Amino acid sequence: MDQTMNPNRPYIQRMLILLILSSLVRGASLQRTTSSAPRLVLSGWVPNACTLVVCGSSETRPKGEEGDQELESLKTQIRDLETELEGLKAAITKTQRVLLPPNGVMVGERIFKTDGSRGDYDAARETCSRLGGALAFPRNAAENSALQKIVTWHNRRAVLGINDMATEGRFENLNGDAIAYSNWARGEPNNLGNEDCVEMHEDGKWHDRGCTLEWLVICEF
Ligand SMILES: [Ca+2]
Ligand SMILES: [Ca+2]
Repeated sequence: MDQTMNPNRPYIQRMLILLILSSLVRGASLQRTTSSAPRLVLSGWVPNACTLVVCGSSETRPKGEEGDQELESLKTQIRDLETELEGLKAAITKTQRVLLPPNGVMVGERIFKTDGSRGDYDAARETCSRLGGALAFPRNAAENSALQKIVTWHNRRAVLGINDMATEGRFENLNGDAIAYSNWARGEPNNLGNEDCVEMHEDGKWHDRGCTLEWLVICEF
């Protein structure tokens, strides 16, 4: 995939690593045995990974005050990680605000972006596939709003990655799954003259249309 289409990926990867580290440290617990010698037990859990248990040996186990110092050190590390995480979040927000418009919008982990090209339904699918993405379609109101912004910025209606070619009236995504979210305009879909594709208007509303019109191509990554 063209790296310019997803400028935030290094930040996202780094954030995920930090989140895992943070959850590991948060999962740490200091347990003391009933004997006079305290024992430090660090445990954390990561999906699809082994449980991590670190136990102090009898010779090196920390004494009470020493264990408290280690716990304070862990808390400090957590605070440092959280500070760095907040910085990364701010950097992502800034990157999104500065670099994506007027061609792209990020919603959660998903990026909607146009390369400015135009085409009918088949051409749009091919373009997005070539770019390493898929023809975009909104799964909720936030994603619909993101696509609407791009349509408005480019002043050009866009074709969505859904259709009812297989079964009239059953709109499905490119995987063949029936859509769970829709934002039809009043009176749509009406299949007027056999309309099996969907275009988004500047108001964010959907209209079923013939599949050979020329639309703005918006892909999702
Ligand atoms: Ca139809
Ligand atoms: Ca229609």
